[in-house]
Amino acid sequence: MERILTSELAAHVGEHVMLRGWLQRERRLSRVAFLVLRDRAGTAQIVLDEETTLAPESVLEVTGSVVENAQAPHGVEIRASTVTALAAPSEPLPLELHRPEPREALPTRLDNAALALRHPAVRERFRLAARAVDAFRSRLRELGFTEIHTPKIVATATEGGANVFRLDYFGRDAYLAQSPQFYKQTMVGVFERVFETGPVFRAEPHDTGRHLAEYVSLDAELGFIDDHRDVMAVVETCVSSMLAAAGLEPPGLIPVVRFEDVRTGSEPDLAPDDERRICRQHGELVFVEGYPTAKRPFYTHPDPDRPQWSRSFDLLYRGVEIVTGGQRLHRYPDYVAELATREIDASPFSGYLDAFRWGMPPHGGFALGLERFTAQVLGATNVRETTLFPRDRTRLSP
Ligand code: AMO
Repeated sequence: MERILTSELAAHVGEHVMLRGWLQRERRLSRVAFLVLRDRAGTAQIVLDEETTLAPESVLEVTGSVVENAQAPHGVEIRASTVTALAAPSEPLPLELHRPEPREALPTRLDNAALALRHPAVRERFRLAARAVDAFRSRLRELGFTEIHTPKIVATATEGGANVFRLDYFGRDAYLAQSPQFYKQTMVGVFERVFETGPVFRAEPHDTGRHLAEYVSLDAELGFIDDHRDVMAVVETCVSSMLAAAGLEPPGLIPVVRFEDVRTGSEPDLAPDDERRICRQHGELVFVEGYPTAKRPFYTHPDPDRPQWSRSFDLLYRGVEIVTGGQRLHRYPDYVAELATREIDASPFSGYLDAFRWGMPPHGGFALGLERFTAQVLGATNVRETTLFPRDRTRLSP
């Protein structure tokens, strides 16, 4: 007999079928037992004439006939004829998986991730993330972007040296990539339009609900732009597609405010409180443009008319920054001058600067943090809720 999935049961009423999955729960009522079996597609109710001695999370193969029952999930259940255990847990479970939402505290769930992630509501968060990444990719492909994969072991910091992980590379210093920034810009010289989805690494000293030491960065970069507004248009269409994939209404036109107009006093950056306030005042999704040039990395393009302000932007979503982007410098002498002004030694960057030495068009791009995006979609207050196996100051395993 061929295995079918719990989601396919309704099409098999009256037939004898086989299911395989995990025992999520057993309830006993006088002489009947109700099992909830979970497979990759969902759950099904199995009715048995006898009690079992099966432990939750036992892996089962069940055969039986499919009958209609308005009270059962999806209106069908299985009257079991055989229940075979393919595997059984070797110790009692540290968590419960049968409640609509997990009840255990986050640290307990993270410590027991191999089990906690099986919770149906929890695993759906990661399905949502997978759909969002698919949407990001397909939208960009439609727009003529080529997918690339760039090194994660790199010779220099890309976003400033403060939060870079150093490692021993055959006796030399190397770093874990904080972003694919230099390589995605370089690849504009090859493909004009590129994107990458992959892990990036930040030795974040802060223990907050929005910072991870490793996260998934969705990056794009495109050439032949007029200014950062062309990049924002790409962000807008990507985020719309990602929200649609998450089952949310596309936002329409995203409002744009200027950093100068929304900051608190003369602060050079926005604090988390500012980001929440700006979203309260201007909408769920808001672009903030024109951050101070000095506060952005050296590759940032200044506003030619007012160079202290940059052609950069962030996208805030429900009070949290989820995207950073902007126009980049593209002329070699501008890089040399900017690095000198910032008193940064140019020699470690020579491989990157080659791209500009050999001619690069005006270009720009952006990066979106996947875990933050998913957390904001779901209203999770901690980004660890939407990270499979979070890495932070204290957590290196599981
Ligand atoms: P930035 O450093 O602002 O920009 O990062 C871009 C986006 O990545 C997410 N993010 C994080 N998510 C989880 N944990 C962290 N520690 C963390 N740090 C950042 C956020 C943020 O908006 N190279 C530029 C992008 C560009 O200009 O193309 C960059 O990396 O969602």
